[in-house]
Amino acid sequence: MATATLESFLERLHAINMIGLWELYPIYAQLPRHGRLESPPPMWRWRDVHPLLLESGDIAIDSRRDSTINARGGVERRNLVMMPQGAPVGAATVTMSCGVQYIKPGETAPAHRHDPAAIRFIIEGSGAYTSVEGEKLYMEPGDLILTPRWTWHEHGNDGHEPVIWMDGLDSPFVMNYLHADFWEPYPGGYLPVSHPVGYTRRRVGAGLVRPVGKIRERALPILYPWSEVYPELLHQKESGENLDAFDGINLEYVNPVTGAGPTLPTLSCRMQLLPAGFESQCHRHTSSFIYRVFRGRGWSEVGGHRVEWEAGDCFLVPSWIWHRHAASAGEDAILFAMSDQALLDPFDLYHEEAAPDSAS
Ligand code: 1HN
Repeated sequence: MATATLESFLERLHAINMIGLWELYPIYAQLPRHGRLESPPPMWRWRDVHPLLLESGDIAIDSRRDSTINARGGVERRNLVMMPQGAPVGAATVTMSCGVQYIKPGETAPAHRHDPAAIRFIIEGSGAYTSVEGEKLYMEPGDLILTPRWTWHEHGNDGHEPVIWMDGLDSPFVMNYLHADFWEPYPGGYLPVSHPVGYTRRRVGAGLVRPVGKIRERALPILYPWSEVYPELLHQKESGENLDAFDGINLEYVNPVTGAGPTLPTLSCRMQLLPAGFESQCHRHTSSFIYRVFRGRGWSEVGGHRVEWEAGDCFLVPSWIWHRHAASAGEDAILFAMSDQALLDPFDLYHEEAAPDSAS
């Protein structure tokens, strides 16, 4: 086609909101081939976050959800959200959000439900609960609680001390990409108790055995107690057979309904133990990760930057960024990790690669 004719052709094509694929290729070539990596990588240190979270205790929890602090000076949930500079609304990584929540004795954050699914990883205090579909799941530090999509959930504190946990959601995926977010408050605000404590645990059994024919639904209010996860971590560490060169002892929170991972259809959760002095090899993968240090101290290299961390700190590993982890010499490090690998696996979009010089 002569140049003048081609120009006129493209003009008419663009006028009807189309473009030649060949025109897209150079634009595609400019797109990043990995997740956003800021320099230095974003990091939320507990010594910065914790005081602000405690200070937020002066903001009341109130039953009405408004876009900001409402007329009575209250908020629906006392939740502080991690949002790196320049990130999409409410997003810690492309697909996941992460925040910390604080509830004092006697308080209740009213019930609601939404399409984004959530996990809660308990950080500090006990006596609080999340009620999922009317079943109270009582929190202890290190526990993991699931709130599957579209399940009613409220948080309350029946105990005598403030309780803090980390919230992780697939909200950027559901809201920012799929635009598929329905949200509704529970009529009247508070959930009636409809099941006794431990109800779901007794239905799903202890992992290897379970009552026959008791589970039909996929979205269950599951609590993974630290008191069961920790002995398994130690057991794995002692045997040493499953020490992964990239991630140390790496346990997945298995969905007890499917009997295999992932934890939720859109979120995968893990608990990693890096033995004292362990230095992992370097790799990258197309899943992105949010790490929360549960115990110990150490460092990670993320995209060539060294990130020093200690208990309570949070850091990110975006997709396809080289990274490795190490625990300090004195003690084991334990990292809680959540990722979007659950979203990649069903479509065969998970790629993983070891660094050619694996220790760099
Ligand atoms: C939410 O509903 C909770 O129920 C916490 O505690 C964090 C972040 C984004 C959207 C909804 C909660 C949230 C959230």
